[in-house]
Amino acid sequence: MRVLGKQTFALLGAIFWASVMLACGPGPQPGHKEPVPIGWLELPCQEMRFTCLGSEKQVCRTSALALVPADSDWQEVVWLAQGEQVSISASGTWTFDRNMPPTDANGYPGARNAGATIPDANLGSLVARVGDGPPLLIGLQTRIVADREGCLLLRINDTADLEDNEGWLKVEIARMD
Ligand SMILES: [Ca+2]
Repeated sequence: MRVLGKQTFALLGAIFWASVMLACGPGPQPGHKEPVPIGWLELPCQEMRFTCLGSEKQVCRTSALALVPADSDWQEVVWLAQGEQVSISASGTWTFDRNMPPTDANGYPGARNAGATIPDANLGSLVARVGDGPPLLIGLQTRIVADREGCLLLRINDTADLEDNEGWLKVEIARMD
């Protein structure tokens, strides 16, 4: 039985984002450089960039947060410039088959499917792609360099059969300066 729908994911993301905003307290003082995480918002990917919001305040976005459901296809997270280096780290559990016990972002060791997003990577692992680029294995934590400009996309390593998937991961993407 499916417990959480996509609307619930969006709500959880909004709550998380709101808590981050509250935790930040008063706005930054001029001259201070403060990180501003990009929350799980209903924004076009092009608008979710690692950018500084103004030279005077120097408020910079240095990380993005996303809840990635197991039962969704490629999910847009943040826009990357070509050559931009980011660290991607994931927590939580999910599964590509609800009859299996949940697993983390490393997936099920040795489990393969020729029809998976990355056939020679563990089923249930976290995978990424920049724009229309090739899929990359992420797992629990890794760094990637964007080989092109485009939206960073995340999903579970699975076949096109996403209906029997459950759970989600919380994923943080941090810009590496
Ligand atoms: Ca599946």
